[in-house]
Amino acid sequence: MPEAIAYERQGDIAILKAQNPPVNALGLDMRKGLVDGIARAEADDGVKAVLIYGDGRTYFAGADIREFGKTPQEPYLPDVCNRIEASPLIVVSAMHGTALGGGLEIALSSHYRIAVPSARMGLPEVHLGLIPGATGTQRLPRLTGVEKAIEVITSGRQIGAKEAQSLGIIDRVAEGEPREIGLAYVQDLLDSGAERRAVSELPAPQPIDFDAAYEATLKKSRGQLSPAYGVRAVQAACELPFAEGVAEERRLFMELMGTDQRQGMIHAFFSERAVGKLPELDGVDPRPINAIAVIGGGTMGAGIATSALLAGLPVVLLEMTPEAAEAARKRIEGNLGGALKRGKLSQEKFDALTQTALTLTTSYDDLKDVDLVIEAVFEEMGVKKKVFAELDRVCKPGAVLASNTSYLDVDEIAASTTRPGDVLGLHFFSPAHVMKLLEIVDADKTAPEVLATGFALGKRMGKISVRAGVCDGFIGNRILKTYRTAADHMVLDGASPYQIDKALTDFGFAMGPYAVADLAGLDIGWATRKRLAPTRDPRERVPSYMDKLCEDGHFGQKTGKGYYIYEAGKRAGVPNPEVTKLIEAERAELGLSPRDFTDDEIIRRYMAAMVNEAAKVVGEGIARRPLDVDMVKLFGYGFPRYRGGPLKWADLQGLPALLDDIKSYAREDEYFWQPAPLLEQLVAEGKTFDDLNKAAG
Ligand code: 3H9
Repeated sequence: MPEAIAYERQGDIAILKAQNPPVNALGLDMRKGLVDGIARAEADDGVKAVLIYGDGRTYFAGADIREFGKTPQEPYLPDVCNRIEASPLIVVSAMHGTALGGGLEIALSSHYRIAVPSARMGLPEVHLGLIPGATGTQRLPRLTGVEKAIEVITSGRQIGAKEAQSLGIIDRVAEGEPREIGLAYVQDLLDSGAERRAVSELPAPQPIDFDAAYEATLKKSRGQLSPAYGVRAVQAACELPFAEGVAEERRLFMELMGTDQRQGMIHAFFSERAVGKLPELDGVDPRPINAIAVIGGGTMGAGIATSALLAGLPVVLLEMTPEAAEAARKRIEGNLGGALKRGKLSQEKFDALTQTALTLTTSYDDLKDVDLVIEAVFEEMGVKKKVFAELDRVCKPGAVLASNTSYLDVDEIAASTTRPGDVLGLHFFSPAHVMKLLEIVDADKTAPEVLATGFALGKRMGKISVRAGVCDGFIGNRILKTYRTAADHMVLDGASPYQIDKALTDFGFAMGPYAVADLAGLDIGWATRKRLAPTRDPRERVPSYMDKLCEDGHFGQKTGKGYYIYEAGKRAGVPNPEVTKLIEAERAELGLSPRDFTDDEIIRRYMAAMVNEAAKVVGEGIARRPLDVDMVKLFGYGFPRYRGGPLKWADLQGLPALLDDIKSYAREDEYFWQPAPLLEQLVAEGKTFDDLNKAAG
């Protein structure tokens, strides 16, 4: 293995080249290498300056996240930064790729900074539940002022080279290889007699009202702590001498390091990358996809088509009538129009996508050349089968046939064709051009390269793709149904939908389940209740109070009335008193005397139902690993990222106590609260869900 930091001398310049692929993360060897490299340059006769740059695709992308949670080993990154800055030699960093977190902190500790135009930089530690912990919160505000530093640190966003230069974060932008532009810059500095320059020696920045900034940040981040801690760290830069500010930053950083939020977010970081890696697809090549078709141009079909167009794929969209096809075109133009307005899409690109890349048709024969078809028609087996029979007739051999069904049996759909190996589910979430989640449903006969093609398409569309087995609702909707039911039971027993929504948004969900129901349309749940009624187990408790509202034509947001009343022009609704009356009437009819629920109890029951069903989904192989469930909930269901996902949350709570809770709830309703065998097994073996993730590689 080559050394982590290579040392080379060119004239009076020492060159430190980082070589720790793929992203030059600052693990122990890199930190030691930097300290040794600086010392060697200082001892090297005639060396006047040091250039630091990264080999491969990037400058340092940050501390090595895999070391977090383990005992830190010296030299610590803040000390490495200070050691670099303290050098009497002129130290220059040349950046390319992504200079993130500890990487940018190394650059800020260098005396001069140059970057290629495509370089991006930032302090994304908040997304890992941390703050910059290697002097970034002390050095950045000395360069940019407090307000900009707070914005950069609390958002964790990446900044382009040009903007970084205008903010004073870097000194120069130049085209070329980092080594070449770096050497040229060092030479310029030496030729012009430039002096060593230390950010820590700049005056402390001007303070602002930090308490107000702290409160505003805390509110905005919906329970996530790290951004607000970032504000306090910047405050220290204003109020304390540099070394004390660094100590305060370290204290705050270590405090966050000990939190569940940090664990949750780092779990999310690695799971997001692991979720698309399936051992069974190792070495399996996807089929080439150069053109796709979408059947159905409603909200879902149009969203899928938009997503494919944005991914650079030509799309043929099939509708039943020319009028419906025209309406689909309008929807797609509307979707793309949003990107156009926000400046994410040029007018020229918009025209090319809507006029050249998109074809509308009413004839199945126009699908004969496409490589993949996604059906997004009405959710009814008979309708789906008709569509697949047509596809079977017209599509070329080897074309992948996908259904966007959200709960129907993909095995049955596949069996209705003569080529079940080519069939799979591609379950997008609405709006499909916005939502990141894609469930890829691996049916009984789906061929491995067809599954691999689904993942390749998902990647091209920028989705988080999760493999799911066949069952009613797959991973996400099946689990949703269970925790929604737990919430409905609490409503019958005495909680109000509004208390439940509030408790869950306080927990960190983007929305509560009843606000979501209003958004999705109450008619969906109503239809499902009617569909399932004939086969329902008599022990199942199903409230019917909303049926009355639906019968009167109130379906939530789209009709202005549901659990909440929505006034024109206002997004958030106010509680609908009619619902409270209907609930009270149903309780009276059932002879239930309402009891109080605390917010904690609501969360505990809701989460216990979610975890229990998720454990069944993993135990049955519908989800391969616990992390697959976690990613589904994070990217499709508004689960707070800083909690990592329901099964990471469960691990952090402790599985034995959770199982005890489930067993105690089962004493009231043993039909609903049947403990998942996998959960019982993990508790018996003293294991966690994360042990299963690790065992899966
Ligand atoms: C920090 O710096 C704290 C300091 O302030 C204080 C310390 C005291 N460590 O994403 P990709 C892996 S916190 C370890 O697929 P891309 C990644 O898991 C850190 N591993 O590529 C993957 O592994 P695998 C602040 C890392 O091109 C592989 O590299 N920095 C790290 O789509 C390729 O990654 C950040 O938060 C790491 N830091 O995106 C940056 N980074 O192949 C985090 C990546 O086994 N990283 N890996 O799956 C990123 O945002 C993206 O990875 C990056 C590249 C933009 C760099």
